[in-house]
Amino acid sequence: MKKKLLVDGMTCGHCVNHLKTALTEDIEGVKVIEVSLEDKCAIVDMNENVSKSALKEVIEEVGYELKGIE
Ligand SMILES: [Cu+2]
Repeated sequence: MKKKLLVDGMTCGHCVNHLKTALTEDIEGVKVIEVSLEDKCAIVDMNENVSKSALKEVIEEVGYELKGIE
């Protein structure tokens, strides 16, 4: 299912790549479609069994904050 993760704390292209890599490699069942610095979000295609807390943990580990999921 396609979801929009609202992520705070990205400031440059490096952050975008950093987040993209973390979401792709550190959590199973998540495919990153796009990470937008301007919109402060990551569009992902993820399995139903990926929990919000798992996403939050991975995102916080690399230094950003998960503000919500749409
Ligand atoms: Cu940056």
